[in-house]
Amino acid sequence: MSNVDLVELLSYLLKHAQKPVSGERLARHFSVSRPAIWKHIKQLEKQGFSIEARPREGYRLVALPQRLSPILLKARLKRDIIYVPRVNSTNDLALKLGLENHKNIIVVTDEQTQGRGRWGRTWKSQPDSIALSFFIYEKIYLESLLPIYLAVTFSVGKAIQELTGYMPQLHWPNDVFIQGKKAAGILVETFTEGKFAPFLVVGIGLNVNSHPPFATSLADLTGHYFDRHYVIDRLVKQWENTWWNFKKDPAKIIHLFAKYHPIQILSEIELDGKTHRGLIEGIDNQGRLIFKCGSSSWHLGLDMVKAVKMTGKIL
Ligand code: BT5
Repeated sequence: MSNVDLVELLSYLLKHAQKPVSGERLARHFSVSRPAIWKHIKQLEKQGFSIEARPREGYRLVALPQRLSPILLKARLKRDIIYVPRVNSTNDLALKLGLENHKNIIVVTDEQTQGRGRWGRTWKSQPDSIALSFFIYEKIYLESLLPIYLAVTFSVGKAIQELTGYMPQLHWPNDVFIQGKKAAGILVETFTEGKFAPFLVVGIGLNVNSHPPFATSLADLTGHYFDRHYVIDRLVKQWENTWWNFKKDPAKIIHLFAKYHPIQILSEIELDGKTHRGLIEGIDNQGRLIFKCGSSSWHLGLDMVKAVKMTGKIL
């Protein structure tokens, strides 16, 4: 046999990146000849990996490609990935794939040209950042859509906290802010079949190594450059963990979301074509926004509120 799975070879080199690995050891591990190993190392180099080859010592992975690499993502995540260098919207592509029944897959791109937010708003995908979509491929009751939005937003906030050390502020239902600026947005979309959705597409936009003047990014917050493969790995793993917990106890995740949401904040909400001023009082146990307007408290769902603007100082 002279063929080596490039994902497997890359995983091996990643695991042994501290010291060179000899061609002989690699050949033995993959049950191929040393020239076959050399041929596959060249293929990895063609895909943008820098691999140092030292005589009598062996190969060592020294740098990763600047563009996203589907094989590196596969090696890290052990999931199926569809990588497109450029796309209008990863959610559009995922929705199309979902209808064709390819759902156990993560869609990623380096360049998203027509990213969408909620209610027809625009998501301006930043260079060297993340735009991805994945599926929740179970039949979902539409009334679970709001709690699921909160669960995804919570998981993205946790991933950002883990990566930067900063405490996120989650803004109902789909935004992650850090230090008063937006770092990430989530868009969950589907097709409906009566009261059900056959699957959900979850889109995440996260500013990573860019410096958007109107927002913040991981690099802005920390002053570091981030390997986006690693960031994607953390986003996906945090989501899988949150989803597992959500299925056991959705109320707990809603409660956790609420803990990261600013409250008692003067705000304006857009509802039924009108702007209302009031106070955000919190999130109820179904995930609805509790908004105090005059003497009444409204519990507002996903389809009611078009926009929430916090006008008071966020503590
Ligand atoms: C969102 O909507 O924030 C959801 C964004 C979801 C983007 C992902 S990327 C992968 C997938 N494919 C897509 O086409 N979409 C998803 P919303 O809460 O409606 O916020 C939109 C508002 O965020 C805009 O009106 C801007 O004010 C602001 N915004 C746009 N681009 C931004 C950015 N890069 N960083 C921070 N804020 C941004």
